[in-house]
Amino acid sequence: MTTRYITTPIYYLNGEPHLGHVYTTVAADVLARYWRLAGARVKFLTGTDEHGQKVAQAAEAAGENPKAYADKMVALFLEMTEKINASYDVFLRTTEERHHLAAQALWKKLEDAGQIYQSTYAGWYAVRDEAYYEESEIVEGRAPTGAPVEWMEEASYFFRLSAWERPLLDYYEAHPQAIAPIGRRNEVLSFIKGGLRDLSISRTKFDWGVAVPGDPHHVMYVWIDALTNYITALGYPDVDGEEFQEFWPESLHLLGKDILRFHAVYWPAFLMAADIPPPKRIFSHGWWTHDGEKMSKSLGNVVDPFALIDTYGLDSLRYFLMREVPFGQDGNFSEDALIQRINSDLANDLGNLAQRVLSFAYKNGGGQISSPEEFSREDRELLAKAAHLHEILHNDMDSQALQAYCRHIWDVVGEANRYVDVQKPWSLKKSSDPQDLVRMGTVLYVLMEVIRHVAIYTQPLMPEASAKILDQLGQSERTFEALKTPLKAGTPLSEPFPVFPRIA
Ligand code: ME8
Repeated sequence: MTTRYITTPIYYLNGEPHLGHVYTTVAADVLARYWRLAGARVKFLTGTDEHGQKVAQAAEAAGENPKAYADKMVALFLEMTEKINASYDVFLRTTEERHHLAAQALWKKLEDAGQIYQSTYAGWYAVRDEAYYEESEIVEGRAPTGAPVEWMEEASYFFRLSAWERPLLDYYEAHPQAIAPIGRRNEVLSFIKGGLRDLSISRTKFDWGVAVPGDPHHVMYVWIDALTNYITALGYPDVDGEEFQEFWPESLHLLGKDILRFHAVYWPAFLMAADIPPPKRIFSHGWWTHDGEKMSKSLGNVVDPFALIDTYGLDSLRYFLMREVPFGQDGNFSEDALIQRINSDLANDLGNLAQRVLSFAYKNGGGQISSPEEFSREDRELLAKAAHLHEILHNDMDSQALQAYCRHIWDVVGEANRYVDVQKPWSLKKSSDPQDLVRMGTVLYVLMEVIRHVAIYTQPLMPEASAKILDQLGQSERTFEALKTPLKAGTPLSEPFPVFPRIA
């Protein structure tokens, strides 16, 4: 049986969830739902990154101890995850005991393998990025990301990252699909080729983190702790366990381009050093701006996803996020663009198709799916296009081409709308020739079969709206397997109603 392990980053708790977090989690959810409908065994992991200086400082600013602060903030992320209908299997908090145990087990494994040594770190650190920077990277007193940096000097454990330069390059050469899109893969390769320095992996100036085994004056650097979450959720250190064996070889990490280096350089190096294969694939998506500007709290232009959902509906937002921008590229959010997508793709294209066909069929076809007579060439062509989606969409999802997935479905929606205009079932209805009424039944059957395909395939994108269409069509079998059997004539239809209202 096919398996899929799909992860989101675990989000920092220093602020409220925003559109960027929603984006990655929706993308992961679309993939998870697709693979479940395809019959795969799926594990979908998300969660929160609760340790480190950034969260500790946010807690301090709120006048709370870090654990109490984390317990309060995590509720907002859980609420977001529920509100966007993310079908996660595990929501992991790094403050959970099982995670502390997993992170410490990984540390011990690295230590036993001679990968960790003690020294002193002296250099730049950006709390906002939870990242170390080289002197050469600092521009006008800031990190390349624009984050303020501070000079740090403290006793620290180091990981022998420099030893993994060659093995990483060899690994990526042997696994060209391990980092996507290709441009990001090239960035990672040139970063590694530029030379890797050993990485400081512990801190002593604060204690909000996982204690270093055997040396509790140190807490682990938040990134070694955070990255471990992906294997904690599979029962690490039990690498021989069923969960680990089944899911780790099929791992897919989704993340924004901001944190590619941590995932594509540090994480595979830690794993290889601990005798664990690197993740199968890392997909790094682009960055959303708002009305052309970077979203930031100080600019006061962070997009609040909850308000959008309340105004426009969840499924419309999910569709927009997947359709608007090729997955992997940067995009710009504007309310106008959202409204335009809703009105054109959802209300006009899909909504109209479903509404006009289903209400016509309900009224004029005895409230049930009509029986087809002989199919014409046009009928067969349209049915073949719908049937062919199976293969096209599988390839899209296998390469995380989420926008292409939408476009390919909408190509068929467009064909179906043109078919309605050409076949004119309403004219056939008015004809006095009894053959025309038979033909009307066939045309409606073809259209309902195409709508069934479309609504089954839109389930990962828009679970609730698709369910409404399938309810109206009287379909209870909704997996891709169901599409192997032709639509059954005689199935009762439910009273139709519009699923995608236009936004005025
Ligand atoms: O980096 N556009 O957490 P984080 C697109 N805790 N995606 C965006 C975005 C935007 N404008 N803003 C945020 C962390 N994201 C670490 C991760 S994983 C082991 C640890 C998304 O709360 C995107 O997925 O800063 C990005 O990578 C993530 O949120 C960063 O979330």
